[in-house]
Formats: sequence, C-alpha cells, structure tokens
Amino acid sequence: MTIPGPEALKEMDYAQLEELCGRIRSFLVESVTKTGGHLSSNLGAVELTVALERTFDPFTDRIVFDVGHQSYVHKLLTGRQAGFETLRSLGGMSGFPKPSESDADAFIAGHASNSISVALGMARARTLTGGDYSVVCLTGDGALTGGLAFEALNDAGQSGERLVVVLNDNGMSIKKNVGAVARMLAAQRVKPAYYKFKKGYRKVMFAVPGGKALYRFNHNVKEALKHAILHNSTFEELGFQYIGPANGHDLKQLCYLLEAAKNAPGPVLVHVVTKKGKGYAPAESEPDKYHGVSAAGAKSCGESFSSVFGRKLTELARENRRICAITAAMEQGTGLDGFAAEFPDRFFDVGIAEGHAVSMAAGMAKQGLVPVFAVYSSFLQRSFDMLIHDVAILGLHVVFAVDRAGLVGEDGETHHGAFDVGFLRQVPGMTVWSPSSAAELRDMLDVVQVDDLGRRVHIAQRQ
Ligand SMILES: Cc1ncc(C[n+]2csc(CCOP(=O)(O)OP(=O)(O)O)c2C)c(N)n1
Repeated sequence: MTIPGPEALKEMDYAQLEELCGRIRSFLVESVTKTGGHLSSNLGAVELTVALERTFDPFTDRIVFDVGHQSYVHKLLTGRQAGFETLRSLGGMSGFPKPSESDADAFIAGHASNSISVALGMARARTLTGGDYSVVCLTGDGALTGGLAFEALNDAGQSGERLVVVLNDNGMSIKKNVGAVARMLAAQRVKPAYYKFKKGYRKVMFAVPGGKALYRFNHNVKEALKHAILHNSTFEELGFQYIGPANGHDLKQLCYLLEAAKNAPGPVLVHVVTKKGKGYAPAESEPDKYHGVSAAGAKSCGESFSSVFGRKLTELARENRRICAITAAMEQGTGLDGFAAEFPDRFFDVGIAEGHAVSMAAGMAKQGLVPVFAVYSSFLQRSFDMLIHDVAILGLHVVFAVDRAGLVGEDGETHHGAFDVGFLRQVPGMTVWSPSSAAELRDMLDVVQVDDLGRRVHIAQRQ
C-alpha cells in the first residue's frame, strides 16, 4: 500500500481523502506495533495532518511540530514510508522531525513547548527577508502547559506576524492533561464552533428586515454577541484571531478552516479537537498506554530503576510526612504512579513545566518540606537557571531523582541524558550520586529523605 505525496492530496476529493486516512491508520497500527514508537498521538492527528499538508506545502511553507512525536503522518506524506521499517533504530528513521532527514522537516523537535517560538522566529525571518511562504506550528494541549509556549503566545500575539498556531486539543498530555489551561480548553471544547455561529448569525441577520445592513456594518454588535455567547476571548485577548473549536476528524471542516487561517493577515490560533488513539480501539480506550509502544517481542529486563525509586519513595513517605513528589507530566515514566495513588495530597503533576517544578520545589523546601522532583535527565536541562537561582543560592534541600540518564536509545539525540553530570556538578553545593544497583538506589533515598546533610542528587541509570 503506497501513501501518496502532498501534491496528490490537492487533487483528491473528500471521499478519497477519507479513504486515505483509513489507509494511513491501518499502516500506522501495523507498522508501529511492530517497530515500537508513538502511536496514539499519531492516530489522533491523521485527518489534521492530511488537512495541513493539503492546505500548506510542507516543502516551501514551514510546518513546525511541537514535541514531534505526532509527525509520523507528515513523514508518510513526504516520501518516507519506507523509513518506517527502521523507525527509531540506529541509523534508521528518527521518531521526530529532523531537517537532515527531509526538507519537509522545518525544524527538529523532541522537547515540548518550543514550536510557537520557533515558528514566530521563522515568520519574522520571512518578513525581514521578503519571503513568500506560510508558517504554521502544530502544538498539543499538553505542550501548552509549558511556560515557553506562553512566552511565545505573549510575543506572537502582539507581533502582527502572519502565523498559524494549530492547537491539537485531545484533553491528554501523556496522561490526562492538568491545570487551569486544560480546564479552560475543556470548557471551550463543548462550545459550538465559532464559524458555525458566524454562519448561523449571517443567516438570521439576512432574514430579518434591516439585518443585512446591520450584519455588514455593525461589526461591534457581532463582536459583542460573539463574546457574550462564546466567550472564546482568551486567545483573542492575547492578540490571536481564534478559529474553532473544530472537529479534528472532519476533513472538510479542517481544510476550510485552515484555508481561512492561511489567508489571515496576522496571528491565528486554530483550536482543533481530536481523539487521541482515534480509529484503533485499544489506543482509544487507553491512550496513555499507547502513547509510546515498545517494539514487538521487546523483553523487559527486570525491575527498572524508575519502579524501584517509586516504590521506595512511597515507603519512605509513609513515615516521613514531609516528603512530596513532583513530576512534570511524567507520572508513569518516572515511577510515581504508586505514590500518586497513595498520597494524592503530596503528589504534584505541574504539567510540562520543568522550570516551574524546580522553583516550586525550592519554595516547598524553604518552608520545611522535602520535595523530590522526579525528572528525565534531558528535560531537567530546561531548569538550569532555576537550579542555580532558586535552589543553590539559598542552599535548599531539593532532591532530584534524575531518570533516563545516559544514552536513551530509540528517542535519539533530543532525549539523551548526556549532560546531567556535567551541568549538575557546576551547581554550587550540588552532590551527584549515581547508584549502580537497586539496593544502592534504596540506600541513597534513605539518606536524602532528611535534609540535614545538604542537597543530594541521585541519578538512576537506565536499564
Ligand atoms: C520538555 C519536555 N518534557 C516532557 C516531555 C515528554 N512528553 C512527550 S509527549 C508529552 C505529552 C504531550 O502532550 P500533547 O502536547 O498534548 O500531545 P499529544 O501526545 O496529546 O498529542 C510529554 C509530556 C517532552 N517531550 N518534553
């Protein structure tokens, strides 16, 4: 089964595009369950990616993926179907976008929440160099929990740049998304699409005497009504034209809205609602389990450091009520699910916000708690300033349980924990420990749960 390129998409009618989406889904399920990789995020973004690649030209326009774990359909549509046999293997096709792999990959990805910044930079470059192309980024509601995304929204909203931010809102990060923004989006999701409202409004106004003139000229009334009825002004107040919420599995609607976004004169946010895992029953019912799947036949080599860590910390927390556990959207990956279930009041999932997690941990430590931030090594890189400014200068006792240290294999260069020993040892007062066995890890946690010995770090090596 051959997947066509982006040019062919433009020639297809909606029935053909839908049929293609079905074929893409079957291919993804068959291929990714064999090789391992990110499954449910890609299944949820099939129609959305097809609509994006049809509306924009991936080779001349710039499509920037956030995290990039949902770029498989883009890879398929830009000539890399054969690469799926070697997905995420040494020398094979990357699981993330990579400009060295294809001109259609506008940028690298792997760490969350940077896509709006990168896209804004590209839009500004286009303007300054007199370029003639569109810039669009695809970000998830999970990625929107990262502070970097907000810094970018803040800047982009006042920039006046022609820039399309597509928000793929499936209500999920790896697990259910957290925080006030997730709550705001959930409320937004159940509202009627603004473009539907606009159409209905037009119809009503054209039917009443004098309504036609009112429709044409009284923009303020329309705006006031829109806000009163839909109250979707959060992004609008940040300076974006808001389009949505759109049904992320309705190709016709998606193409129509993306075309409108493409032609808008300034920054636009297209809010698209999708179902993670769509079309594959196991992934639809357990999208977190199918977020990343292992290669068929992959054997687990005994209990992981993450699970030893999680169990021991939970044991300690039964006696030591000052222990709190913090994760930045990686509850399961860091082994904290047992802790979260037993001590929901002392477990904090802050979203994909590693910098915030470290500063918050510093606040907890200053007030007498023993915060333990369990974090993947490469994601802790996000927090370098907070480690120095908020933890080290005051000499606070914060425990960093650094997971996935060393080379991580399949996820590749963006995820290698290659710098932790180097950058952590520069932090004044920081002690770095690296257990060589589960027993050592347990002993280390026994020691660091008290704070009279100064700060401690242990690094859990990957099995
Ligand atoms: C800085 C950083 N922290 C954590 C992660 C791990 N991670 C990968 S995907 C993901 C969830 C992303 O959720 P969302 O953006 O909503 O995309 P979805 O998978 O739901 O499509 C997380 C937490 C990461 N890639 N980068």
